[in-house]
Amino acid sequence: MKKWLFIIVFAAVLLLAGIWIGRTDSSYPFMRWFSQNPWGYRMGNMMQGNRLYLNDQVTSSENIGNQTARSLRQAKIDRGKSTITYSHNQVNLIIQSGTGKNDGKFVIDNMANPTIYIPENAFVTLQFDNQDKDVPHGFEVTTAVPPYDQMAMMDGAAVGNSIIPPLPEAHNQQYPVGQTAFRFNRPGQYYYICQYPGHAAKGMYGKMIVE
Ligand SMILES: [Cu+2]
Repeated sequence: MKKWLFIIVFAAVLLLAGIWIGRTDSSYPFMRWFSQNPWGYRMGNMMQGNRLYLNDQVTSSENIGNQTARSLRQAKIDRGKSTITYSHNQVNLIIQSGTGKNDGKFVIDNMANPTIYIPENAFVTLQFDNQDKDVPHGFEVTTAVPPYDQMAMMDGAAVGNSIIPPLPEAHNQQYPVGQTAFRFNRPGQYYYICQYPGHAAKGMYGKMIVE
């Protein structure tokens, strides 16, 4: 009897420790699995008090590369048309702010502002990383269509929970990370934009098609 109690308490402590560590390290394998399935995401969200962005969370280009490769294994890519098509009902998007020739754009695996196809009713988990050393960047999916004005976040309606508030600039090749998850209520054409003032107006947006 006592032995069982000990095992249960021990398991609970391990689980809580895993969640706690995972809060600040998205490369921690348990947390990665945990945050990438709907049940785990909701649990994590509940325990973290619904914080969309963890101030102290950063990642490396190696992590981003691995996560992007894993994500794109589930997608069909057409580089000529710059489209990424997902067909599973669980979609894990890994998106960065661009640098160099892709400065002021969103980037997935060197594609600038790709058009992303997502199945209707898919549960979308999203990780956005700011690789830009000079400017904050954010992310949201909106019903507003381009061209955008300075305050693009005031146009149209954001898809619930798709918003990642602007993340601070990158330092020492450590990239701030924002994570969230959402579902589309209805099929249609959406846009993902950077809501930092002026960025969407200058072309930091891409199309998201839900069908
Ligand atoms: Cu931006």
